[in-house]
Amino acid sequence: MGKNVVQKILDPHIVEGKPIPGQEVAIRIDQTLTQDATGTMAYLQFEAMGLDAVRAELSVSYVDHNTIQVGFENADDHRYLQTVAAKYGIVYSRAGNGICHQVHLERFGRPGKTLLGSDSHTPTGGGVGMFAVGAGGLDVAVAMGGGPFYVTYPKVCLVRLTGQLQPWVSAKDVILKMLEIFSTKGNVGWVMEYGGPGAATLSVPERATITNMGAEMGVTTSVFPSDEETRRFLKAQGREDQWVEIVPDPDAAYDKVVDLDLRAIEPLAAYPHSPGNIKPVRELAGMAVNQVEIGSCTNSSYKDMITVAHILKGQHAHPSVSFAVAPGSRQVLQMLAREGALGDLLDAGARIMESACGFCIGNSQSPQTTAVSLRTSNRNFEGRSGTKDAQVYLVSPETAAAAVITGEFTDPRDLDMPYPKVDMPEAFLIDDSMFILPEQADKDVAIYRGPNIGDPPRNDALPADIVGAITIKVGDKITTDHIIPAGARMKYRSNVPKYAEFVFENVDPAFYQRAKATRDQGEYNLIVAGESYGQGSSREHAALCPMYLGVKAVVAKSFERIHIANLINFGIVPLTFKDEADYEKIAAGDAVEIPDIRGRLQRGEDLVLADKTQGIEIPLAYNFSDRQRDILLAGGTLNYVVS
Ligand code: MIC
Ligand code: SF4
Repeated sequence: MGKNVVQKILDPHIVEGKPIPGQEVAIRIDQTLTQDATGTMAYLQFEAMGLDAVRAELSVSYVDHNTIQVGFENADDHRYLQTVAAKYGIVYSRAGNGICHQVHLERFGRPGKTLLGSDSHTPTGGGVGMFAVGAGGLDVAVAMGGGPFYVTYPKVCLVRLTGQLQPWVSAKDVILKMLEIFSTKGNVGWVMEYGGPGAATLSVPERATITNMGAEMGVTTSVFPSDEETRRFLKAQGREDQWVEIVPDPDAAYDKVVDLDLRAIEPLAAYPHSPGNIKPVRELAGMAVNQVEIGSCTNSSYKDMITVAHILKGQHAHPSVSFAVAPGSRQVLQMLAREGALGDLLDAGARIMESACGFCIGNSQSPQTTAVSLRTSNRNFEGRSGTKDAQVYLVSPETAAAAVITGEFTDPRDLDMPYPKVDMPEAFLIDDSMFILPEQADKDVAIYRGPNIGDPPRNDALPADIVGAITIKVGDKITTDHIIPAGARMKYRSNVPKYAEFVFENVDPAFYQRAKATRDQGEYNLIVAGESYGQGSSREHAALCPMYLGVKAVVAKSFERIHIANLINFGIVPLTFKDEADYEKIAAGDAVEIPDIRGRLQRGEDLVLADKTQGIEIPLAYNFSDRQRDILLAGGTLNYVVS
């Protein structure tokens, strides 16, 4: 039987377990990446492991999230990251060099390699034929130390692309179409492999837009073949020697096949407050727009930016639209500057933002109250923009640019101009001077620790019984942005006791006080949730901060992949209902107990939640590998690997 692209990359990397969908395998990780907001904790954990140097082929530490330096915290964190990189042999990408995923694709992504990143959009690397996965910082720290990454061997869905995109329709519309088909839940354990004749018509940055936002479907990753188009991209990045062909065998098998005709896709938008709420742009036409933000790791490539600059050449931003552009990398920004496109954007009234995450994570450019904001980013969760009642729509750069001109939602096909078809450059501008490349680890480097940097907290071993209260009961599709907000709060990422004050801040502001009170009485907090708990970001703080507040178990209808791994890593037991209808029987505030949880997990026996307030027992389900069970018994991965 022939192999598909996923099997061709993944199978040679398996170091433990069998390539059987649904079973846990351990894979060797070739490359790692971190960004500053998750990186500080990842490196503190790496330090706790006591190694002399990183052992992955390549590890890169990017600074792109917390680049707004209000107060000392972020600048201190940058310095910490720079000194850690020098000490352990990690490439350091300085603030200003760009967004991790865009920069990694440009300068380091290599077909056939595995990449583990402490950011959920790491699958961007799938655009260049990598098996690129997002994970919590602790998993990345283990991989930096040469340890394997444990992942469920995926089921593979072939997305067979035919035809070619129509003018004014672009890669963002393709992935929004995929989200319309697959939604944001129910895809855990799958990988999307794109193929078919239509794949060849998409350039690498377009492919990367599609694999990037696969994260919103909750799949493990998404991947394109490595073909002539990939070779062209790598050649233009001065890296043709790193190209290898990876295409599926003619008789490759898949667990599912879906056909997608690129010709039939039209401009789409994700409407508030989920990337899975899809509507055609034409149905929204005429709605007044207050803000347009173009950038983020989804749509900030050279091609995206030049397309926008061409559309806006000779035009001006509508007076009612606040308009900003954040090119994804310094390479993109330098090329825009040299080619004059930056001037066109400025002429059109664009506010040019730093090459960083910026508006996407809500640490700048929060829109006005109740604003309609059009963004080319990947997440429109409620409040993520920094304005709780803003209405954020996710659109393509073409649709965003059309609204800049007209001041209202406009199907870009209705603009009275020819579509500016942009060809990929023969050669990108290569200037790696904002990387600090350590020749090798230098153990004598002194690590800088500002007052914002604390020790990573550890959990206690799993107790015999969990006795406590249901401190909060939440519904379906709770994202990690709900659990622990980013934006203005993100500067406390290295300071868990402080950051923990904001757990569930936007859902239930009294959670922190209640949780602390339960913890201080020597009891545990439990969370009850609906479907798809922990969607979105990879931030392990969504487990770490609740852990710090004494959360010991989450009982949900279902979990998302990265978050469930983070809960286990920090010794919080993720459990599901045997009968989902039992969700209704529990109330917030109930006094509960999971009796003999330690013994029963050790013996592989069934668990129950005894709800003492309601006087009922609720049967619980779990599905842990032996390794995961041992981690939970130890009270988390750090306790498990460093005893
Ligand atoms: C995001 O887009 O939500 C983030 C911020 O990039 C996160 C990482 C983080 O919370 O630091 C992600 O996607 O994993
Ligand atoms: Fe940065 Fe936004 Fe991409 Fe997250 S989704 S890495 S915040 S640009």
